[in-house]
Amino acid sequence: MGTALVYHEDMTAARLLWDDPECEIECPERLTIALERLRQRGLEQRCLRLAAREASEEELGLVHSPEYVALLRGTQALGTGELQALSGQYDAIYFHPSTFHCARLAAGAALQLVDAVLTGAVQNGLALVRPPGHHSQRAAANGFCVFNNVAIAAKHAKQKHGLHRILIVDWDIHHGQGIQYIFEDDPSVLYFSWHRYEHGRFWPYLQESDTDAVGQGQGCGFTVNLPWNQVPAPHLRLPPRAPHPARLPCPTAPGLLSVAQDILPGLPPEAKPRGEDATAPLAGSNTDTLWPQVGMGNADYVAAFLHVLLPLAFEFDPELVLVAAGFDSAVGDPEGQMQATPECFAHLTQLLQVLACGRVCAVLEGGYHLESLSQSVCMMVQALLGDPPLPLSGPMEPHRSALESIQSVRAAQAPHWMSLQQQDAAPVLSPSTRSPEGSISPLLPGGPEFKAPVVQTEAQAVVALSSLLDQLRLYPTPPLRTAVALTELDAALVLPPDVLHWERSAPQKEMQAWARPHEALAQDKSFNALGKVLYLLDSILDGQVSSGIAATPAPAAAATLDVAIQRGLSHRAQRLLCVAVGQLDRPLDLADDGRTLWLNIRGKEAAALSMFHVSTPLPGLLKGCDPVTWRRLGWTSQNGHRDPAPRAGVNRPRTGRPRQCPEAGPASTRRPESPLACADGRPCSPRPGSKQLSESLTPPS
Ligand code: Q9C
Ligand code: ZN
Repeated sequence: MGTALVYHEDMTAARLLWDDPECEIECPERLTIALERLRQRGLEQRCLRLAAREASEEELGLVHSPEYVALLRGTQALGTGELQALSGQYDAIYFHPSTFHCARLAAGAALQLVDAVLTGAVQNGLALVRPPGHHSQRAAANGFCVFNNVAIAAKHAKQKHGLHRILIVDWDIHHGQGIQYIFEDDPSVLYFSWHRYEHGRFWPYLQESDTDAVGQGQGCGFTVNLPWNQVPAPHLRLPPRAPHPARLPCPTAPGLLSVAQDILPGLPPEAKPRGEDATAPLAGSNTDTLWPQVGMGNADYVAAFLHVLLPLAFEFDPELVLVAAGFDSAVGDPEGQMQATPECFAHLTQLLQVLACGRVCAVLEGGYHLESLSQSVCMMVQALLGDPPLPLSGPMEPHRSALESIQSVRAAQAPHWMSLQQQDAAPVLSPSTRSPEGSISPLLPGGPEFKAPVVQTEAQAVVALSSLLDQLRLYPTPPLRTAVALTELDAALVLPPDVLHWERSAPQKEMQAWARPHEALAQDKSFNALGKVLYLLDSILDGQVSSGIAATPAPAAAATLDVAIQRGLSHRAQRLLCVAVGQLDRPLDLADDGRTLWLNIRGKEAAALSMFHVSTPLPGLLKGCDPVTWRRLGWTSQNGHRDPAPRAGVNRPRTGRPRQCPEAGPASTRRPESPLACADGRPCSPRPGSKQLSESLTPPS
């Protein structure tokens, strides 16, 4: 069982006939260069070549209105002026006399591919098409897209092949809103899209591209949007660069990625590796310092698959996977401005092959950097053919902003998916997370299961997944948002149901070492409270808990705080902000080394004992303060507004080696802080029932 490659030369006929900087990137060379690279690498020859056919008008009607199809049919006879005028009625669209023919071939290619896979002629395949499809809607062209190739293929798979569950993975860097609209109330099609979003400031500027668009009615939970929100700093924004075939390097070496020098846009020539060096680095390796990592990269994409797409996909258990395969999400693309390297698409493809018995049909969408596009297409075809992917290069730590997006979509989808409701589970995925027979969510439409040999064995899939997990620095979401450590007297307090009483104590010996210098901690009650405080602190530093509240007897407060600060600094915290509200004295031996910022809010007087030890009055008591102290605190005495912030770095101390507590284990044996724990106070993840929580989390005694 092989891999199909569906193509037709006629699809290079449509091209822009007038000046339009937005549309000129969607050019015929996208197809010719990609195909040329596939030939050069001997990949085309390994595929079953299928000549694309035109989709019939009936097939187009699976998605589009008869009026819209008729309108498109009419464009064949229009002159350039009329074509331009009609194009202007749509967003980011150009028509050409051959557009109708090309667009019917593009949709037909997707249909042929689905037929080839579902009849068992091939295992999987790629349709190299243009115009692309995923922005196109029932009665509207949009974003270079005329007919919605992937949506038509999905409808066809349902109608002609009787499929009940189809997964569409849209890794193009733009939101395929067309696909979303077509299937938003359809639970038989699970649509996943990631897209550059920038909080709604990136094309197509739609609210419904955000994580809270989850589908409607029966289709609730079957639309999954993962927006990328990190915004490039203005001075780092790249001017779109028109691709030009004449400027492309011609890699002679069979090895990968001599493209890096040309894929990385905007670098000064001397910064780009030049010449015949076939091992030239990619973005994310030694170019980091020259080109900051602003766009999403390999780690973000893999994290999105492992933490969002795959859990849902295993639970959905599709019979067919359609990929809206846009490669404007790859490094070098002028639209996406992302960092993911071409081999990442081999890994993503391989991950998808564990689904639907390996039935993966990919249909080209965007991708406007000719060389990056071609390399990525080659990587995907190699993975479809079963070749092992090249290792991923570059940093494997996801961007913070990516983790926030992942958390957000997981929270939005959690009500609809069992696999997102297991709070205590580490984010480890394996095929065993597939819903056992009979326990499939009632939301899922049933249907005949395909029983065919799996391309990848489960063992291979587990190896592929765990090697990726090893590379990713990902840790479980804190299963517990807030824990409370109370002394006995406070136990009558009524707490919200999802706050857990944290009863355990730090090890006795360790506590004695910490408490020894403090008379106030000699008392049993204070000593016991300290134990709970320290255990809670460790739980937070370990990433088990996001935040906590502890009670301690008043006379021991300063000493307890002092120990907590020292312990925090000796473990993992590089810098610590301590906000003390009320008449609390500064711990006596609080170091002034810049690692702790002590801010005491109390009384009437502002005082800055040092840059890092500051006392400020409550806002209601502002009057009558010494203006010199005010200035030192960064306040203006007249209006209470803050002075301009000090220049970045001014208050950032050099960080010394953390002080080590004699009893504490070596730092290396402790878990690093969880990047999935958010520090901004928003819920990290949805909450399960508190019963389940306390059962799974009550520490062993
Ligand atoms: N710089 C596809 O990739 N222009 N369509 C956006 C923002 C329209 C993209 C301008 C981009 C359409 C299939
Ligand atoms: Zn795109």
